[in-house]
Amino acid sequence: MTSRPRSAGIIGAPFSRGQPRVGVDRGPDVIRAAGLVHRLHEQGCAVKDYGNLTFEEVVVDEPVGAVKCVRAVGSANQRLSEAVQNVKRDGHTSVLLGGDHSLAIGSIHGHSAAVGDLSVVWVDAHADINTPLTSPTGNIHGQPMSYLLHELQSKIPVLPNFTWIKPCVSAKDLVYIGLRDVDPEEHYILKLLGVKVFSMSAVDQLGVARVMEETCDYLSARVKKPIHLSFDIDAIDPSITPATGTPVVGGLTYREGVYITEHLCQTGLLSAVDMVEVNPLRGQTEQEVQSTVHTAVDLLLGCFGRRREGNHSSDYILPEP
Ligand SMILES: [Mn+2]
Repeated sequence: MTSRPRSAGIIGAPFSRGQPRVGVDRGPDVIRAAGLVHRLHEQGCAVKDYGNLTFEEVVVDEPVGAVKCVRAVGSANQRLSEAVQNVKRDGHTSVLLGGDHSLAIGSIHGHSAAVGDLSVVWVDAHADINTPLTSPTGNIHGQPMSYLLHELQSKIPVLPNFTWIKPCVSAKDLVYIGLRDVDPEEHYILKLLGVKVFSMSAVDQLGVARVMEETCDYLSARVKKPIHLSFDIDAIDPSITPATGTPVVGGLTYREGVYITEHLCQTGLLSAVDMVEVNPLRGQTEQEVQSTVHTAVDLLLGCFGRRREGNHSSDYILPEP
């Protein structure tokens, strides 16, 4: 198997206001410091790093109902959506380095604005599909899918700095993998909308290979659409990726995570990737931080053609004596 040329357009979003823990805004820099760009180059992938976004300082941001930091999250995601649209128009596969998972709002919105209808593969311990009215915490990183789904539009109140968001994903075009901590209200929504879910129970039952086969069969049953992979590092078991804000035991193994990225890469449809919720301040030791960050890097390399069987460039010529 030879590697195919690909190009990654990297956007850093050092943003943490979708949740209360400091440190997740350092995600983009620690992932880059672990050698992401160099290692993508090494495997024959062209890279353009667009750098880190800067976000408007929102001074007064009182909760709206129970929802926290609404204005900051709305404004940051609007900026991110525009950045992702630029990356897609430049012809790259978009790579969002978060930051917390509220950033999926702008990332998926911008991706869809640039390319049209999408399939979304959401790999996460959590469903992140609470509406502003069902959210038990008010943290928007537990709500992003609710703003994006056509089917939930009537359940979303008007919020400051959120009026630019247009729902752009249909429930039939969404697949979850890795769920194991789902609120009752979220479980109701998933059943109501008939969303395809491969919880950790399904991964245990079917194995990751069959989960990925069924995921891709399901998403391409009608039309093959560009795929948006939104990967929350807390999908992986906290024994491997402990440096994250809301770890949940019983997650995907390193190998299952990498398999997911390899499989999606091989579809040729992967068009944007989010890598979110890496929080270096949540590791107890430097080793815990490094294990989390290096796993995030390896997952991204898998998205861009790295295969565990090995790779070689298509123009390699074996030296003659
Ligand atoms: Mn998440």
